[in-house]
Formats: sequence, C-alpha cells, structure tokens
Amino acid sequence: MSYTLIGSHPSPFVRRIRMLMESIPFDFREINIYESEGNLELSRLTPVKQIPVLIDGDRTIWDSRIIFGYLSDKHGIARLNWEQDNLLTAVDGALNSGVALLLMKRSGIDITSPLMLVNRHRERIDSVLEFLLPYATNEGLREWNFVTMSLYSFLDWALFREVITLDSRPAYKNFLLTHAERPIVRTTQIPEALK
Ligand SMILES: N[C@@H](CCC(=O)N[C@@H](CS)C(=O)NCC(=O)O)C(=O)O
Repeated sequence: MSYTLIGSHPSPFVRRIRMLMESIPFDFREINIYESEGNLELSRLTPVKQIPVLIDGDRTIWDSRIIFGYLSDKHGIARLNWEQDNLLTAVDGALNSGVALLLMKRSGIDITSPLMLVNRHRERIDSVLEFLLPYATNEGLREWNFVTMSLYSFLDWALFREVITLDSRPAYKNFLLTHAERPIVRTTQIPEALK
C-alpha cells in the first residue's frame, strides 16, 4: 500500500518530506489549512492541526521530524547523528519563527515593528543563519540529506514569504544556487502561480 502525504505546496515542513520521499511512491493530498474545509480535515487527522501528516495504512503520523524517523526506519534512510540533529534543531528554530512571523503578518501585525514578539523571532532567525554559515559554506554544499533539504526548504520559503532577505548573506544565495537544479528541488518548487 502506498503512502498518502497531506500538506500544501508552499509549506517548507511538507517540502522537506516530499524531498525525502524522492524515491518512495506516495499520493500527495493538498489541503488549504487556512480555509474551513481544509482546517476541518486537518482536525480529523491530527490534534496539533499542522501539516505535514503521513498516512501509512491504518497509521497516521504527524510532525515532519517524526515522519523523517518513521520513513528512515522503514526504508533504511540514514538517521542523523547528534551533530546533524543539532543543525536540524537550529533549522527548525528558524522555520518555526518564520511561520510565526508569517502568521503575524496575516494577522495584521507589522513584522518590521520593534515589538518584543517580533524581535524574538527575528533574532532567532538571524542567530540560526549566523550559526549555520560554516555548514552552508562547506558540507552543506556537498551533501544532500535531511539537514540540507530542510535548510533549502526554509530559505526558499522564507524568501518567497518575504520573511527574510539574503542581501547581506550571499553565502546562502550560493547554497540555494548549488542545489537549485536537483530534480527533486525542481519538482517540489513553490508553484509560480503562488508567487
Ligand atoms: N513541528 C511541525 C511544524 C509544522 C508546521 O508548522 N506546519 C505549518 C505549515 S508550514 C502549519 O501547519 N501551520 C499551521 C498552524 O500552525 O496553525 C512539523 O515539523 O511538522
């Protein structure tokens, strides 16, 4: 039986799982979590009400990191060591802050204002980008694993949502360019129509 992955095209958390599943067959079911129908469907699937959700027969797995572990075990994909896990936690911090900033924007909050809540999230993203710079300019250019997939998904999405700019961080532009032509990166790219 093949998997069903529930998510959306722009979501970076979903995209990294689609990248991970490059060689694993699955049906992709797109839902709009910000509309009532999609929101209702999501409520039936997960108490956390976030995408992605993976369905494998009678099993429903939520949270992209847990899905990564589940698929790793089932398909012999290499697990991350503790250092890679630390990198992934850093990317996830930036991802969560990016999503929080987007939700603020959509709630009418000016995300360029000096509000404490805004600053906390912005500072986290800046700190993560600073921390990941050695990775993004070395191993991150050579390897393609769940850490690089996650970093790529975050940067591409955050630029698209105008949550970050990379004007002062050309190394990250280079990181994106280095991986942009991978077939799975192209297949999963954020649709032009949404841009
Ligand atoms: N820890 C979760 C985070 C997933 C997440 O934040 N997904 C976003 C979409 S990019 C979402 O569902 N946001 C809706 C919400 O939080 O209300 C994971 O890794 O799957």
